[in-house]
Amino acid sequence: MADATKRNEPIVKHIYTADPSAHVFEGKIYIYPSHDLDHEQVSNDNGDQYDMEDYHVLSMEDEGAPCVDHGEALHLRDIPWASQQLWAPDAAYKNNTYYLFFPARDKDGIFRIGVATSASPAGPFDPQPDYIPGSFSIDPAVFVDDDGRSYMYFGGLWGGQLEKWQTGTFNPDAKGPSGNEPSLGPRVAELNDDMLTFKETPFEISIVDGNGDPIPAGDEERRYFEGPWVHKYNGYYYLSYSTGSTHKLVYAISKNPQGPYVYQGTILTPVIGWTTHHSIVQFKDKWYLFYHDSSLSGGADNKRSVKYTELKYNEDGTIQTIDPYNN
Ligand code: FUB
Repeated sequence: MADATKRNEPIVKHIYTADPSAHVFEGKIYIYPSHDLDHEQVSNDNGDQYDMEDYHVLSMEDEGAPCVDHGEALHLRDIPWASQQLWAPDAAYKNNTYYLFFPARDKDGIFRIGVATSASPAGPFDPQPDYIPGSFSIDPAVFVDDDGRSYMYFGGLWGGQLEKWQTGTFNPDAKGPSGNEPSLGPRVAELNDDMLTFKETPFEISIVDGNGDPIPAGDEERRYFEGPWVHKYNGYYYLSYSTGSTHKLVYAISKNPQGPYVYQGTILTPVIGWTTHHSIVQFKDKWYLFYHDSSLSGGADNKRSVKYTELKYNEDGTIQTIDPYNN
């Protein structure tokens, strides 16, 4: 029997896990993380050290309940179009089917986003033969709205290659904006009802400050880096993301799922380890932040562990900032 889970502790310790996307399916909390491997890799800004090969699905009956590892749900060898690096996934439910969305490099080394399906939230998942047409970059997050419409948010800088898609086609030499130029936003596209294809060409989401001005690329405390997540609270859409080089989780809000989003503040201050990546989910009467850090591995950036804690709102709808080591 697995141990009970505790807030701010790794939810499993027998494997390294990261990038948790948490959802409530069939009355339980299901977590779709990356599966970090316990191997040594060259560490660089291209993210070569994040060389993952499969996904495991985790679940918890309730807060504090033991976390169940449902085993290998999808492996790189079974994805016809992918060559390496299974990075941060997400999952959604529609059409009596569970969909696992995941980024990986294609045979040309370009990050694309694929889909795999299952009758069970725990998998195993059966991958589509090719990636989603028109998809690129990393970190898909799929939000299913109350009206049944589904949107995929995605994109990441540096190793995530978002800079290389500014013209709509892949340019391996393209550099991102800098200084006072507007930063790059995540991309969004509504999904077709089949959940396997985009209904529209993905476009950039604008994240602005309180004056309506774009967050500049040089503002690394606030600009978008990777790991988007969208949830809805009191009629507002909350877009949260990692600031990458400043290691924070921050958020912006909008009345429209496709933006523009207005920057609000910090959700989580830096964790141990370079990356920070999260999801936000309501379970029963509480909201939870699922996140990761590298404390279990003694600080190895590519050996991370998923944790959770409670997320609280102020009366005005703003989110209370969380210190991962003192909350
Ligand atoms: O886990 C690999 C990459 O690291 C993810 O895709 C990013 O969000 C960062 O957490």
